[in-house]
Amino acid sequence: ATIESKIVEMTETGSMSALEKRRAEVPAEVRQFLRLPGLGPKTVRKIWQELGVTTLAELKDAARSQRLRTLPGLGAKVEENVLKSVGRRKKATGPPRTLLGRALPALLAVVEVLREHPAAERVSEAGSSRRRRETVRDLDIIATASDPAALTDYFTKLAWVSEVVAKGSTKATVVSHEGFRFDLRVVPPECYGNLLQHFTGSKAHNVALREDAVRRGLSVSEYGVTEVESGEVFTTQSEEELYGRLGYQYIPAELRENAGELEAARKGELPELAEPSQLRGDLHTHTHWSADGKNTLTEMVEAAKAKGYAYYAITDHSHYLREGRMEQQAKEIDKVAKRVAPLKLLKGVEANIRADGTLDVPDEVLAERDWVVASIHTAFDRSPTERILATMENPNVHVIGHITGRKLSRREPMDIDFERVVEKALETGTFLEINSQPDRLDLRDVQARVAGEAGLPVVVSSDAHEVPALDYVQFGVAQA
Ligand code: DGT
Ligand code: CA
Ligand code: CA
Ligand code: ZN
Repeated sequence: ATIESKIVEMTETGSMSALEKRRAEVPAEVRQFLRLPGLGPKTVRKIWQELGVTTLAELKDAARSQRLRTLPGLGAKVEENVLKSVGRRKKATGPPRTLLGRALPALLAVVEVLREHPAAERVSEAGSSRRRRETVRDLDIIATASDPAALTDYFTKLAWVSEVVAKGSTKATVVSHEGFRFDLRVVPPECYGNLLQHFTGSKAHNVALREDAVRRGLSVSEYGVTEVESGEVFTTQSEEELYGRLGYQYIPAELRENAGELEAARKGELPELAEPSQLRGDLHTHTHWSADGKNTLTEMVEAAKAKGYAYYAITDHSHYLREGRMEQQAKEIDKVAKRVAPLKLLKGVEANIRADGTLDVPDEVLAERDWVVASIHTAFDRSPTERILATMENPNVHVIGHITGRKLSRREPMDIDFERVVEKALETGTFLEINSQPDRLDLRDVQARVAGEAGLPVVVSSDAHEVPALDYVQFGVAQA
């Protein structure tokens, strides 16, 4: 009965008085102790109640004066951890960001489902996902509908919704079973273009756009563009018309980051964006021959053929191709190549750049391969720039893979002198890669731009270890 009444209270009011009462008993900062490595609830409680420590400053003090070890089960190690991690700047991060590669398929599926609803008219993704940012906080959807309340209601009742955070007649926020947060707004059709533009952002783009408009006697809001002098309001269903009214070329969502796009669009000098359909091949892929590959060579190549590629490089990890396996694989590639012509198969390899800047495959072996990707997989702290520059001097190397080694939200990028790398790449004719793995996207956007502006060709590759991952190139192209 107690649990039952608590559940009812929780669902009806969104909180639980018993829990709130307990929470109020715990000093606010004590709860933050839990975020420190190695401190669980029982330990935290002992530190608080037995040592009387109630703030992070006091906790640090207790560690420094070796008082934590007076508690049973706590030792020097915990004190060390506390000293190391308290005060390490961990700004209020808000809800964690999700990889675009995980969130976008879910978002696009929801957009599709909403479009099919009879009340729906126009439905579009918006926000950071529409801009194809590498990570996103929440997923935004903008729609128009003949019956906004019906569409909103339908949205909150979809099977994948685990929690409805907020619901009104024209907007709702829900959380999916996967933990993604979705925001739907149903807007008046006559200013759909204004609103879609507003909610696509970025905030920095919108702020700059509005400031620019003010200088031209226009006031821009999500509901329209007002000519200050005449008071005339311009609303539109189309973003193209909106940018046009403000004197810009249409700016694709991927470019709306206030990184020079407004100036370029004013002059009609925006670059043409790459599209996934323009990709002609994939130059960094794996198969069963790598222990971490999940599909056979044949399966991978058949999938590449189905995508209509003109060329495809098989670049398994060098350390799985020792002791004659490289030659065996070459024979298998030749056999498969006959079947899939005119798709051109390249016998590639992904060589490892060692800590001393040499490759783990002898030059004469590399020279026999059609396509050589060289990447750093270890010793990230050992002069990465010098190792990469040395690798580019090797005439057998065609491209450097995932150059910074970053793993989004797990591993920081290596500290690389990118300008020098680009210079050397141009000098030696080495390409750089945009690795399309959702947690890599490496080169990152600003680096790809530096490379592109220097005239260096950039390769967009999937680094797929299984068939479905071949589609990751869409994220690499978005990055490009
Ligand atoms: P996120 O969710 O952190 O990955 O990034 P966004 O860009 O999706 O941000 P979100 O969901 O908070 O807001 C969606 C868009 O709404 C944002 O890109 C631009 C617009 N917006 C939000 N807040 C403001 C604001 O204070 N001023 C202006 N001008 N636009 C805003
Ligand atoms: Ca968002
Ligand atoms: Ca949002
Ligand atoms: Zn790889």
